[in-house]
Amino acid sequence: MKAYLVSSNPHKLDEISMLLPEGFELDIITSIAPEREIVEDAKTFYGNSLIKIEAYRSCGVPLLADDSGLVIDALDGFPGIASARFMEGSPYSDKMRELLIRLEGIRESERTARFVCAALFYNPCDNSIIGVEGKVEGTIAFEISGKEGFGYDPIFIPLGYDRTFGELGYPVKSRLSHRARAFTHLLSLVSLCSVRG
Ligand code: ITT
Repeated sequence: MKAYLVSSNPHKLDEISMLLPEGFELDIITSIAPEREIVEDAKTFYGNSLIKIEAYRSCGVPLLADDSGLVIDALDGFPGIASARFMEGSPYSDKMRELLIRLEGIRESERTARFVCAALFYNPCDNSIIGVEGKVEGTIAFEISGKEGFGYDPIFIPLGYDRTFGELGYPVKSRLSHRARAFTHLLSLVSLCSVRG
């Protein structure tokens, strides 16, 4: 099966491509369709992921999409679904610095956070959509560390580790990230559907 990822983020394509079961191919949707405007104005990760799928549903091909973000408890869930739009246009180094400033004075035990990913698959054969959510719990570091990954990886320390995703890199992220968990689950459901015809 060949599916198309609705995303403008090349890191997502790389991360999801590493998880594909045998016989499953993935390409970016703009390889077969012109870019369409997507306004992510839903109130949930799932809602925004659905907006991405709906934008290209008329292409009639299998689609994958994810909406994801960093939820920081001490900031009442911020940046959450606004993770991409927070300080839009600024480099991630500035966005992370700003989050660390907002967390000044908050001790380690209260810096709990999680990455969340709502992953969806659209099946054009029966016009159905299936979705799952993946999460990884952790804490926000006191400083920016590491150059691996993307986005907020250099300030997120997954539970059970003492280094950030930015330092741990793909070997760890591919096993326990929100995206890895969501897409491993979602792709197993897709394979199950195709086995059952
Ligand atoms: P598309 O919408 O085009 O897929 P995007 O990067 O804008 O690309 P989202 O709307 O899902 O993706 O926004 C997610 C933001 O949350 C992303 O830009 C990062 O800032 C952050 N984020 C999500 N997953 C992440 C990860 O694995 N590591 C670090 N930051 C992540």
